[in-house]
Order: sequence, then structure tokens, then C-alpha cells
Amino acid sequence: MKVVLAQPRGFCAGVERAIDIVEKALETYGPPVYVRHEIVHNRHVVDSLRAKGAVFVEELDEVPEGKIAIFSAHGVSKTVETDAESRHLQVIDATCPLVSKVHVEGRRYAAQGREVILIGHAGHPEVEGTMGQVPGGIHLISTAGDVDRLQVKDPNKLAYVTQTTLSVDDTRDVIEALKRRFPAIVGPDTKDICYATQNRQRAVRQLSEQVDMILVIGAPNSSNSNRLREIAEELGVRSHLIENAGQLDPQWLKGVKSVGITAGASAPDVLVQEVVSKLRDLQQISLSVMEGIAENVKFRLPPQLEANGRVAAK
Ligand code: 2E4
Ligand code: SF4
Repeated sequence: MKVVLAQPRGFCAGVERAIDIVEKALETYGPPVYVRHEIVHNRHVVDSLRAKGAVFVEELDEVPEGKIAIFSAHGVSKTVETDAESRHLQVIDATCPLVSKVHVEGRRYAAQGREVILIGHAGHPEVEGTMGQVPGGIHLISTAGDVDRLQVKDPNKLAYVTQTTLSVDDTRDVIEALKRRFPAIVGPDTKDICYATQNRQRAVRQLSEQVDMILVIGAPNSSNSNRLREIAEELGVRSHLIENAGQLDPQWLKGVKSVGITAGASAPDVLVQEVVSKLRDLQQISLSVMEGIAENVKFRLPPQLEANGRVAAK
């Protein structure tokens, strides 16, 4: 059986930075450090940081006064930031800079007196964070159909922003529907969808042309990973989202001559390697990596962790 690995796949710069932040905070301040929400949506990552002394909580009231609190890569609302201040927590912000950029953009549109529309999935932590970063409220929509239901004050004073991990194609449809109904609306086109999401989607599209089945390594609550599986499926390739090799069902391989493997931005490559090993245990395989761009994006750490030696957290 032919096995082809997508390129690029797996960790993006925002995830590497977020994991680095937790590791450096543990080294600098010593355990425990508290992390609000899974630092990224991956059980393997969370478990290994927990083993080093990170304590994961869903809300800040679970963090004792004055302790270190790290915000996850998905970002937080203003309310969470002010709660942290009032509890005198020492905050280290692991929000991906590309999520923060969307927050800044949303606030800029609001400051221009525009009503802001967010294209994203309800209940996702990034969406909750972005909604809570734009003063005056924000309309949330997720499909082109939602556009018809929007009720706005002034159709000439509108802007939109998007979640960073959406399907590029679906988002283009939603933006077109917005522009049809509100020709004066302004926004970033699909540029809020980050480079890593766009590159992994392009790669899985290419991979879909080469294989009979695709395995996406990623967590069920990982937005970007779910989009990869959907894209492959939409292109007619049977596709499964699995967290690890244990979830690979040997029955899926019946009649399959070639398997493509990709991984969401939060899935470490060791999980990909374990899936490859399991395939190798089950069958004789020929392994290759598809041609694709090499990413060289790297984000700086927050100032508290970048400086030499121990510096007080914010
Ligand atoms: C922050 C923003 O957003 P998603 O559910 O895809 O997050 P995940 O943790 O799976 O991936 C990293 C990430 C974090 C992506 N965008
Ligand atoms: Fe940042 Fe994009 Fe990675 Fe999300 S997927 S953490 S927005 S680089």
C-alpha cells in the first residue's frame, strides 16, 4: 500500500509558540503554572505539559489569586483579561499573534463606527474570545444562509472579520453573500484565515488527487483539523479524523491501495509517525512525502519570557 504524507502538515508557528510559552513558564517560574483552556486542542500536548506541572482549567476562578495564568493560543475576551487583573493573576498571553491581529482589526472597524460581523463557529473558544474583544457587540454568522437573517442598523457602516481556521472555500461563499446583500461592507477577504490553515487545506486538496483514503490526525474539538477532513470528503475521498494510532480501524483499509495522511496544526508529528508504524504493522507500505512548500514562520515569545533570566510576569 502507498502511504503519502501531506506537506505541510501538523504544527504551525502559533502552536509551537504556545507550547514553548508553557514550557518556558514552567522553567522560569517553576510549577504549577495555570493554563486557561487546553493550550492547543490536543490531548497528547496537554498531557505532556500536565506531566511537567501545568494545571489546565476552564475558567480563571479555578486559579488561586496571584498565580501565573497562561491564556491558550485561541485567545480570550476582554472580560477574561479584566477578571485576571482583578484576581491579581500574573498573565502570560499565548494567544496566537494571528488571532490577536483579528482582535485588533475588529476593534479598528468598531472604532470607525461600523457594526462588525464575525464569520465563525458558535461556541469555539477563538470565536468567544474575538466576540468579547470588539466593543459594542458583534454579529456571529457561519454560513451564507445566515446572511439573510442578519439585522443591522446601517448597511453602509458594516465590516466583517473571520475565525482563523475556517474553510477558505466556504468562507469565500459567505463573504460573497455578505457583499451581495451589503455592497458597502468592508473586510479582509479570506486573509484572516491564517497562512497555516490555508497551506494545510491546499496540501490536503492536492493529496486528495493522489490517494483512495485520507487520515487526518487531530482532535475532535480542533476546528482546523475538522476542516481538513471535510475538504478531503468534499473532494470525494473517504476521510477519517483520528486522535492517534489507536483509533485507526484496520477495516478501513479494505480495498484501499493508497492512504494519505495529514495532521491539524495542533497535532504533533510523533502521532503521525505512530500511525505510519501501525500501517506498517498491518501491511507492507511504501512511504513518501508529497511535494509542498516549506514554512518558515516563527513568532517571538511574549516579553516576559524572551528576556534573559527571571522577569516578573505581566
Ligand atoms: C489557535 C487558533 O482553532 P482550532 O480548534 O483549530 O485550534 P487547535 O488548537 O486545534 O489548533 C491551533 C490553533 C490555535 C489554531 N488557531
Ligand atoms: Fe495561529 Fe494559524 Fe496556528 Fe491558529 S492555525 S495558532 S491562527 S498560525
